[in-house]
Amino acid sequence: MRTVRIHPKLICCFLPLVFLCGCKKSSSAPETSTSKTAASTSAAPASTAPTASAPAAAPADAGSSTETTAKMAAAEWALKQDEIKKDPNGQWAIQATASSTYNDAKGTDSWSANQATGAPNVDNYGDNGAAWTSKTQDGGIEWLDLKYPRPVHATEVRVRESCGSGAIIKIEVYDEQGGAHAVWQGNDPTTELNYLMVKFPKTTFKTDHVKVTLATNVVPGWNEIDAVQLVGADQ
Ligand SMILES: [Ca+2]
Repeated sequence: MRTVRIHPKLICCFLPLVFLCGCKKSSSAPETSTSKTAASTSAAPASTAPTASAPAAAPADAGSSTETTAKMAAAEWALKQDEIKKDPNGQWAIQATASSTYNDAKGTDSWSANQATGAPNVDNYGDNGAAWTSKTQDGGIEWLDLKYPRPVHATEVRVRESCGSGAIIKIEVYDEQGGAHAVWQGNDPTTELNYLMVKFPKTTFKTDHVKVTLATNVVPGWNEIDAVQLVGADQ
């Protein structure tokens, strides 16, 4: 069964260098997002705020300068990933279910919903069993439902996309009575291995439950989610 899986996924993730598949391998530094349709949405590191001063000894030729820029962008990306991973107000999911899973993966199988729990563990953009993905590549509406250890007044949700990024259309959080509240809806600007970061006014209720909805047909190929962080405070 697994062999059946390999081919379509490889086709998806490697051939698409030619085609428009969303899950292509890339050797370039993480891109900054090009457009944001919702003011509250960003894909880290969307805003490039150079902190380190430009290397004084940078060679003058254009090739090296490009390389330096790429390295600085890569370093900035790594710092942002680290900062998010260690955010004291951030929680990683401890339980997850989904509308479907590749090959009907259950438990802790590769691509199961549980692969979206815990801290990020996918290091490269592309197909990876350490992320959740749906049963079909471009079937349309799919969702991932996540539970967290501690109910908080939420202020942000960060979805780490690791393949076919950009297909999320809605994020909801649930109150104590189980009522769903959409905190974001729109066009996901995420590209490559990155977070869709959705900020919103602090919820009046406490939540430990997040639902992420995708339209998998929006970005051709497998759309995979590595991890989802809920950010919030006790008060
Ligand atoms: Ca994962």
